[in-house]
Amino acid sequence: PPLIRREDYRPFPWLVPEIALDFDLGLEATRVTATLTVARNARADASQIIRLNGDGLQPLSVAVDGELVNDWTMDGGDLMLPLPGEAHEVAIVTEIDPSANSQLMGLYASNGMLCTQCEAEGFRRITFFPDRPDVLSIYRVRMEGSKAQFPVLLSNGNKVAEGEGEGDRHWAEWHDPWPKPSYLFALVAGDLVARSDSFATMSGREVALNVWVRAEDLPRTGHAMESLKKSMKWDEETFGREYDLDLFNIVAVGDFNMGAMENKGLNVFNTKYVLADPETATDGDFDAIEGVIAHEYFHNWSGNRVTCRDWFQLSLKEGFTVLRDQLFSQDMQGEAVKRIEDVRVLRSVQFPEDSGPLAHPIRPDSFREISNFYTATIYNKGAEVIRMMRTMAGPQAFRQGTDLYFDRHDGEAATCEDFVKAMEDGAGLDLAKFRLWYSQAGTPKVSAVVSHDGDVATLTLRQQVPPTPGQPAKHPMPIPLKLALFDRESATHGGERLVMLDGAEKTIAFEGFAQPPVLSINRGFSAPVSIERHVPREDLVFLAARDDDAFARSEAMQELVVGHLVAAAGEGLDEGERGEGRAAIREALAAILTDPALDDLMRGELMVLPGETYLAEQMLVADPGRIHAERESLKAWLASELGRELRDIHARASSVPYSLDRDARGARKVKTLALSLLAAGDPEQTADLAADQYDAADNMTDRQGALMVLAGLPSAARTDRLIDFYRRYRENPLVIDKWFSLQAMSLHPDAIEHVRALRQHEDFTLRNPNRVRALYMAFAGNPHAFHAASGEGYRMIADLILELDPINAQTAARFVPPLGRWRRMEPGRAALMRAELERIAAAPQLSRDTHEQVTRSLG
Ligand code: DPP
Ligand code: ZN
Repeated sequence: PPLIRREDYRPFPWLVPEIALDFDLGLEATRVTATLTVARNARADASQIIRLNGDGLQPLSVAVDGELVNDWTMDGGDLMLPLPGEAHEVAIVTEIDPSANSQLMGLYASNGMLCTQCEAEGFRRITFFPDRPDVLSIYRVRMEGSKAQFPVLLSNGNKVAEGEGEGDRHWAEWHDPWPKPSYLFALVAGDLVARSDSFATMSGREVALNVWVRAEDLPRTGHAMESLKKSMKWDEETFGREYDLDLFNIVAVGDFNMGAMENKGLNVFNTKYVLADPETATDGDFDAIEGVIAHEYFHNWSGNRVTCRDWFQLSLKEGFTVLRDQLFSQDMQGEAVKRIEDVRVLRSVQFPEDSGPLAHPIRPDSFREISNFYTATIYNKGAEVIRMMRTMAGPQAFRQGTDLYFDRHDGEAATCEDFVKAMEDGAGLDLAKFRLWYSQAGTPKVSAVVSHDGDVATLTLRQQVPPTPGQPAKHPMPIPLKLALFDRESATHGGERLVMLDGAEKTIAFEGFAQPPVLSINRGFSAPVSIERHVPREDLVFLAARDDDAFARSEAMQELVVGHLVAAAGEGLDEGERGEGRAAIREALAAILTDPALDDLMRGELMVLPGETYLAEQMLVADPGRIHAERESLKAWLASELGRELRDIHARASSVPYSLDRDARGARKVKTLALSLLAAGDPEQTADLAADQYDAADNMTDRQGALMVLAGLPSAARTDRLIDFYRRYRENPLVIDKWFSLQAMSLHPDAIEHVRALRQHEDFTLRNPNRVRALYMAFAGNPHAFHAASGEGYRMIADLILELDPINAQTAARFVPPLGRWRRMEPGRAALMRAELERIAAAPQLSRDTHEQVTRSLG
């Protein structure tokens, strides 16, 4: 497969101002007639031939200006059509089989309904078209089909006509007045019902809102609808963005490769990010739904009204939209907790990407398969980069920058450079050097050293951006660091400062410190870097107990534990060192468990121990077995030391009745966290406590939390409750997904055996991405099982990739990165992981998706 380079971008020689699509719908055969108005693009090199992308299509007929022609040729899947004049009308007929489309790209059947997924390059599986985001067209869509089979017919924009056809057939015609690229096209036809509502925009327009689902799911759509209305209001207030159609439809689909898709006026969602009620969805599910609904809605401006010139600019819409949804969720759920959670995701998913074989800048320079670049780097690091601009400018100037960006580029296909320029002009920032964040991959390492002399404290900052594939040498980048220096006695500081580390090194002197101060750095995680500092343990205990920046406080706790566990799992600790490390962690955790000033949501964050992937990331060479053993043994020790406090928290939290308010949610969070710590110390007693929590649960958060703990404990209660859970929810695929995941993630010593058995379960299928991820992503994220020294875990994931690749390449390729971490593993495991990658690479007929990921991982 060819390498596609950013520098090779050329404008398309033709404009396609209008397209009319006519669908004759059928599950096994859908006939598509596409009529394109094309005209020469004066801003591009002239061409006598138009290349219309296709993937697996054969034209049944091609007509130019009303006359059938046959002078076209095929180049790979693309149709090459000679066009002699300045402007033409091109009409092409194709036929596709949606029921056979297991890739879930293009038009496919899910549960008897028809739906589409076109981003990034799915439209070319429906019809021949310049399937690239810089070709913007006005779409008119007519669809016709059986009324019994497809009572609801939806597409982008507004419904402009409908009527009855012959027999049981009916039709609808949709028109979208906003020019858009093909990746934003959508069509849905099926037996659906809607929860309907409306929203009055800031200029007083009434927008009709619908959330379309299967009839039995209607009772679980209330939260999605509320989230949508909140998002619409928030985007008006915070970014001045008003919705621009009279109708906004969301459809929930059970078979979906991604979370959701922002098609203009017709968002298509994975059911996982729509359906919720307290009985079947956890607090985490509720938050995720709110965040994804907001994300897709916000794309209407950051993505749709202003779209991307080419896929190298993906972070232009995704990084910015992730930042927008994060800021929204911070406003809805509380800033501190949301920030800590977002950073945890960044560190556990993006940092490993940035330090491994798949590292790429947020604006990549090349790719073979764009689906592989829907990554945590493009999305989450992309959001961090724009967040840094906001931190440097301040919220008001940042808003001026985004206003200018939307104004300047409305209706255009823009670049990351356009965004940066608008920020410079609108927010008044100089981003000349800051642009390096777009071109350099790798997580910068920043070392911070405080020295003290007389009454002056001197802070020395140094940065180093590590080499990444294709980028051996790096330039220093501008890094905005929020920091504060605490006086040890008064535990106060003289105010937070924003320091720009804009070269390789910077030294700053602070006067008025009779004693060495305690440094609080990268407050609020102001820059996506890893801070390396060697500070006395008591400084971390100090900050963990009283830093006024909630993020920095949680960070101190994390550093304390990370430092201890990395040393323990690395060079090893003698008894004295182990004792001292543990005592400091115990002291900090005791303060957290009992601090009356903390609310439970924050207490919960502070109780979460660093994950094993992140710990491995801190080590040059990681032994996952030792990391796991050390982390579990620390948990057991803490549970034995703080058992009374943990049981008190569990009892107190258990008496709080269910509601969705902050306190009740916080109570549920600390309840299960306490339980999982206690389980490490006293498995038997905790099994009883967990069984009680399970039996008493009147909501999914408590029930799932209890079952998660039980799933790791070899006990009779485990088996009973797993059977009970399955029986209760067997009709609900999203809850059965949880049932698969809980077992695949568990601490149970036989987790691998359990996954093997679940693979044979009658409810398992490789055709449904949610189910595949429920079992196997959960498993790949379960360190003790995935990294079993025998290599069985690696083999299972490789077997899955090989089996899934022909069915759903996009999903299969997502399982490659866990194996790609081999370089950072101890030699035994590294060899086993590599061997599995080589076995995959040797398979005949690998998809472009998997082939690219495997080749880069071996690279
Ligand atoms: N564009 C979608 C999203 O991130 C994913 N394909 O919203
Ligand atoms: Zn997005």
